Amino acid sequence: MNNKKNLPFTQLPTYQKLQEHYEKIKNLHMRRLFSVDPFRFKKFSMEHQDLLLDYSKNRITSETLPLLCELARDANLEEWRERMFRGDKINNTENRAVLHTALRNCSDQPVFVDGKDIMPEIRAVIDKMQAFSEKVRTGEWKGFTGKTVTDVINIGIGGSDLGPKMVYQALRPYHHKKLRLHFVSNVDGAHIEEIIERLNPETTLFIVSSKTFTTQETLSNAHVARDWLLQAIPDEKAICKHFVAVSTNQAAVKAFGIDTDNMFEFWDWVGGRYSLWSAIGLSIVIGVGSDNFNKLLLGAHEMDDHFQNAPLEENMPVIMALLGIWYNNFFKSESYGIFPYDDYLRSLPMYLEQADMESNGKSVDRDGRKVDYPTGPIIWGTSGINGQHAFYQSLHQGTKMIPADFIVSMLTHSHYQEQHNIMFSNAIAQTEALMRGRNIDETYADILASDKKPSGVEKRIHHMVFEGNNPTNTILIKKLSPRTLGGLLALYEHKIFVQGVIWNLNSFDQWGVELGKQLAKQVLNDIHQPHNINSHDASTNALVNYYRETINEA
Ligand code: G6Q
Repeated sequence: MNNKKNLPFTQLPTYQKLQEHYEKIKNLHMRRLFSVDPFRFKKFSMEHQDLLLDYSKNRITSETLPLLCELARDANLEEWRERMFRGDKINNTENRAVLHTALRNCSDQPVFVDGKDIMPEIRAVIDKMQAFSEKVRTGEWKGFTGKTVTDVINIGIGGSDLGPKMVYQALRPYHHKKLRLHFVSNVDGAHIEEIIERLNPETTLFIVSSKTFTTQETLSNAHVARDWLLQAIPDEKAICKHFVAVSTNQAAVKAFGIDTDNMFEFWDWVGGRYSLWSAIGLSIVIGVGSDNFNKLLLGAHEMDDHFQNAPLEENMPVIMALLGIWYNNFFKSESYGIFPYDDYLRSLPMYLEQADMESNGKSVDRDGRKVDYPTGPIIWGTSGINGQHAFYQSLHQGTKMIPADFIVSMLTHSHYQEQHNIMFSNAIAQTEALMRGRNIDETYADILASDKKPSGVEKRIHHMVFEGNNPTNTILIKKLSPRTLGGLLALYEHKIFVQGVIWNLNSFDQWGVELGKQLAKQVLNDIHQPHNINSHDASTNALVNYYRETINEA
């Protein structure tokens, strides 16, 4: 299926109307929009479960969203949404269904892939994960020498690392009090070394998480871990007590020496970056327990339900997606900021970089045509409060418009309420400052208020003016919990999906990561040659040869 009449994004009927609307309102200042409409917050905000989205600080009028929704309908969004949920093979370049929503399907509805209800298999794997995790959590699972597990290391990369690591960090208040979880992804030996040098192999359990079980970085780290274990316990039988696997590749798991009874399965219809809800979440279950993992799934399911059933105009992921398109394709902003004001969410920007950019960072559409419009923006960010003392200067006074999401928790898990009040006030003040700015008269008045006879004011006043009109969304989370986190993550997943549909992309493949992997194999081979190499371009040859010489001389 394609969008109506198979038209590229820029030829969708409403695109032109939006272009005209943009020309009309592009210079309107949000300050003015707020001053003429006291109900702007009420009009442009919504709640779902414990999440409140305030999108009133955006450069939109009451005409903008209806037009954007029309654009979404031009692109057949509602039909695509249905197709995803019912298991059609919408990942067309890999001929796969896209069913991360089935992994958290808390209803009694079946979900079919190739005519088979996949829910019983999903539930069986969840049961197996939970039974195993409980054994580790209660100490019933022993290492080979009979000792209780104290440390669990997830070895994985990309989608097999970022999601579980971010969720585990976000749910710190729910952690098991004695078990420590660690995440190794980088093939730089320093990463695993730094972790295992502090640990006892007899009390360490490794989860090798790899959908394909062929990923160079993960397998290489898993072999280091295996050698480390066998050095301390020189008996191959120890492997089955200290290694479990999460994978779709049973043969490779067996070849590594892991007992396939200790393999947790998932399926090709789970994309790597959408896999934290699957067995890839085993480290999460071990870290926070089955009940909390179930609540995470429930929160995501509730958001799925909202996304699937709410009209586009009242649909949180749809609204966020459309606003993103408004800036990306009409204002031509190139990047998008994610600024969490909750320390436990500090890895969320990194997680969303992958989720969004690997999904929609594409330059051919789903039919293989080169696109003539911008697709996924550059996603970036960090903890908002730290960002204020680093790069916010550029948000306020730089030459680029950077729309952003401010994600703020209201109730804190910490004991330090006043600290939390300070953080909250900063988050909200930033969105106000970005929206309102400070014109030259206000700036002058502010200077006079602090210094009655300011000298040299003319010289600096222009440096102190803020134009404002920088758009932000604010997402208030009542309290960060497994359930609200599940909802928040599903919100972003669906936002990404909606944008992909409107840009006519396949958001579920990632061919762009392949070339580098292929060339790395060649370079590795070159490094091991007994002589200098000359088969690449001059730069690559020189760098490889310099490296060879350096390590050989060291
Ligand atoms: C995500 C990508 C990618 C993948 C990693 C790890 O959508 O596919 O990030 O998760 O490359 O792959 P394996 O799980 O197969 O090791």
